[in-house]
Amino acid sequence: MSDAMTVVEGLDFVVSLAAGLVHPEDLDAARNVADAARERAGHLGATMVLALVGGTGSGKSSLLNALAGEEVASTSPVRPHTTEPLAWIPSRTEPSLSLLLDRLGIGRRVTHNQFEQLAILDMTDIDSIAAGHRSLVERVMPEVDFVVWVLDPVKYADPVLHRDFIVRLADSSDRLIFVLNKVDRLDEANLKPVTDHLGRLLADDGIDQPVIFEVAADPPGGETRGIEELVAHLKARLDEKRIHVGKIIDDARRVSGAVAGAAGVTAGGSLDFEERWLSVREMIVTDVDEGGGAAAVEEALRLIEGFILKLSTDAGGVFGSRLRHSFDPDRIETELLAALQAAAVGVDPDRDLDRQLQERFGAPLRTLLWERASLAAAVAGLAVDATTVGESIGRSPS
Ligand SMILES: Nc1nc2c(ncn2[C@@H]2O[C@H](COP(=O)(O)OP(=O)(O)O)[C@@H](O)[C@H]2O)c(=O)[nH]1
Ligand SMILES: [Mg+2]
Repeated sequence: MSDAMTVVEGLDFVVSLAAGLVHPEDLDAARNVADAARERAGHLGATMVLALVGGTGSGKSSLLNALAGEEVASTSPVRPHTTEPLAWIPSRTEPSLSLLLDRLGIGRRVTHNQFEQLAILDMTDIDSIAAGHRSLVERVMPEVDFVVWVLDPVKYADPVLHRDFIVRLADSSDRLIFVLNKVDRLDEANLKPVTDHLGRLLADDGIDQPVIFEVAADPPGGETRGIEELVAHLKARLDEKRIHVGKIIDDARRVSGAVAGAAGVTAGGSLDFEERWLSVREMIVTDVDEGGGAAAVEEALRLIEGFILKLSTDAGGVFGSRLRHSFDPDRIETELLAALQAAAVGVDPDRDLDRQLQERFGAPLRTLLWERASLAAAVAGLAVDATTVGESIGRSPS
């Protein structure tokens, strides 16, 4: 199973194989796409990951239950109700999501089939005085797509919450969602003033245009409020994410194709190397056996030069010119004369002319071809992954 991370890793691999085979600028373009994808804050995968954070008893677990429409996380009126974090994740879990949960140390995982690409992490309660909790939020922030702050009408203005937590996340303000929970505890007349006040506090914290939802996740009587609005918002953000991940995948495919083109690995697979090389060797050996002399040497030079030229033309691109440069006429002549001489001395009967030609030309050419084949395979693999991932996030293959 592939996900967007696999595609970016595939691109890294293509870049590493292409180093030395293409111009640095072509490589930089590919590297930039991979870097930009990796450095993007949030989860690099098709699943949208939310982390619910907030003080003990603010209603994080209740909110998860309300979004899920079933009892997922245990809630408690008794405080502090310390629980391990819990992840509510799609039953078809993408590999990079499992890795994310491993990294965050979240072992309790409940699977669902409701929102195909939504994962919600009910994090440990944030006790506003413990420094460890601050670092937890700061650690989670870059890894998830959205942090949902669950606040209640009593404690939303807590200066410690604003100063020690929210102000510090102002740079990521576009990935913060605020839920004012337990609005059933406010009179209708008080609701708007409280929400407005929260909005002003958040603006003072440096959050531009804070996204605030008025919610009752678990009111007495069971009539929840604001859940549908929150779900609609999450769906819209998931669509944005699909577009974004789709773009990463398209970019990866495009730059890896460009690298392959520049390296000259898009033309033909094997270039019929073995077949052609065998016939060149046979002709040379026959000529030399049938009298040799200067004419045979001239003919052998012509054959090898022609062979390498054809190989490099068929390969094309930077790869082709690399072949030509690494076997220029001087090197061909030097290696050929050395091969003829060693074979003529004939100390070791196994080291005949054919064997000499293999060692001096065949082996180094095969090494070059192997690099080319590896790059071609990596590019092809990336294209397959990109198509699979594109389909998994609901896009038609391009
Ligand atoms: N009145 C009211 N109580 C709520 C609401 N949401 C949660 N609670 C209650 O608040 C308490 C703490 O909720 P919980 O979800 O366990 O909070 P957590 O510690 O943030 O996970 C529980 O008794 C919930 O029933 C709400 O919208 N209205
Ligand atoms: Mg809880």
